[in-house]
Formats: sequence, C-alpha cells, structure tokens
Amino acid sequence: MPANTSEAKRTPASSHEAVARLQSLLRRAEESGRPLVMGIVNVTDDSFSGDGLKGDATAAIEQAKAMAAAGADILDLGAESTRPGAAPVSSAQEIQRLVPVIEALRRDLPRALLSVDTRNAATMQAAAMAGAHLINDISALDGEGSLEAAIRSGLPVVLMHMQGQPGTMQQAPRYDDVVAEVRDYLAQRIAACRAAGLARDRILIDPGIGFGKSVDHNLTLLQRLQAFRVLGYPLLVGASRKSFIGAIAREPEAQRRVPGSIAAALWAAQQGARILRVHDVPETVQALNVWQAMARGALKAEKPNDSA
Ligand code: 9MG
Repeated sequence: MPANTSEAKRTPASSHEAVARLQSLLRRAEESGRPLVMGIVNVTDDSFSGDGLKGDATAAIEQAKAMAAAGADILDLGAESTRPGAAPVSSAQEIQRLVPVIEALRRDLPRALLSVDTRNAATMQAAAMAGAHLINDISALDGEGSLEAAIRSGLPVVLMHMQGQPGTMQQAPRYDDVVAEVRDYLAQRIAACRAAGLARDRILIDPGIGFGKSVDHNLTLLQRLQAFRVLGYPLLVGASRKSFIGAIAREPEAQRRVPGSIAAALWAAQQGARILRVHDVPETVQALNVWQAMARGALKAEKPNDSA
C-alpha cells in the first residue's frame, strides 16, 4: 500500500497504552538479559516523491519498516540533526516532516513502538497527537515548555545529558569528574520531572554519549555505565557510528564505523543498558543474538517445563 497521509488517521496512543507497552518491552529485556534495539530513522528534508508525501517521508517510512522487520523494538524518528555544527530546525519544520511519518507508521506498523526525537514542546505535542509512544529529548525536558508538554502528552520520556548546545558542544567539553557530573545532572532532571508530576514508570535515562564530551569522557562513561544504576531508571545508550569510534578506529567515514558500533553496543549491553539506540539494526540484532546465545550456553531459551 502506498504511504499516503490522506489515508492515515490520527490515533494518539493513550498514556496507559504507551507506558504499558514500553514497560512490557523493558520487562522482556530484563528477563532475557538482552537490551531492546531502538532503530534511528532520520526524517531529513528532501524533495517530493510520487505518492503524496515528501521524498524524505517515503524514505523514512521504508527505512522504519525495514528496521522493524530486522528486529528493532523501537523506532526513533528525528527531523533535527544534532551533529556538532548542524543547523537548528524550527518546530514547524519538524512537525511538517514527522507527523506524516508517524501517522503512516501507526497505520502500517501497528505493533511498532514509535519514539520521537525532539527538544521542542510543540513537536512533542503534535507527535503525541499523531500517535507517538515515547519522547526522546536530548535536553532532558529542560527547554521552554517541554516538561509541561511531555507531562500533558502522557508519554514516557528519555532524559539525556548534554553539556552545552549541539552547535558548539564539542568545542571544549570540560568536567572535573564526568561520571559524577552526568549522574548528578540526570538525578536533578529526574527530581524536577517527578516534582512536576511525571510518574516513575515514564522515565528513562541516558548519559548522552558524544554530547559535549571528549573521546576520553565518552570512554570513561562507557567504562562506568554501572554507576548510573543507583539512579534506578532504565538506561538507554547511543554510541552508534559516533565520532569517538572514528577516533579509536581512525575511521573518518561514519558509515564505516559499523564494527566499532557493534563492539560498543555489546559492551553497553553487558554493562546493563536496557535500550541501545543504533543505525545498523540487522547487524546489531545479529550480534546481540550470538552474544545472548553464548551467555545462555544454548541455541534456544529453556521454556519453564522443558526440564521436566
Ligand atoms: C538524538 N540522539 C542522538 N544521539 C543520541 C543518544 O546517544 N541518545 C539519545 N537518547 N538520543 C540521541
């Protein structure tokens, strides 16, 4: 069926449905000892295609479907590049790009859990109305009106740490103790969200690999991921294709950082990350399956009555 917005209905996920589905996935991850895979879907600007959607929307929908078929548990849809130096995108542009994609995916992939990567309050609201299930905010709901918008949406949220702003954050990142400072920041944002009425089961945390951090800051955070357990919230880690991998591997091309990204994903899984945000879904799923089978010592998980 062609991806056509005129056919797509707006079906906002109820707060209960969004939270229950996320919690059920997280429980499954906890029980199996294997993190969830969040596939990164970029809805960037492009020209119109022949099906009534902009070309970027069609491409994003196809990419999301391929990721879901390859085993992604969550699809993270973003319309603003947060790469250092990238130009900011207005909330109106973000909404224009994201809403048709969310609506089409709700119709075509009704079982997919849809996350929206945004730091704009208006986009959070529009995405929730269109049917998103999760808000992924790199500024931890610290932007104008974001906390209120997220609470009103009823959706769960990812609170991520970032030092500075995307345009300049990599110029001179500085910490006395990167683990303690990132952890304390997340603790403060959790406290602010809880005080404003965000329920405990609507919060996920993320140390923000690559966001205002040097290569060594990133490596220290990854080495000490377990230090975030004391906060008591599920941990999301996004290391995929990031520049610290390029620095270690001496690989300037982000697309050629897949092996390093998989190494980082497996490391984060071993350290207790509950969600891995990745570009390369089939490769990461295969690596996790092999890793998990070795940890189990068997091809398949034992069913409760298999041993009888
Ligand atoms: C949008 N985005 C880019 N990198 C990210 C990361 O590491 N975590 C989260 N939550 N979002 C990210």
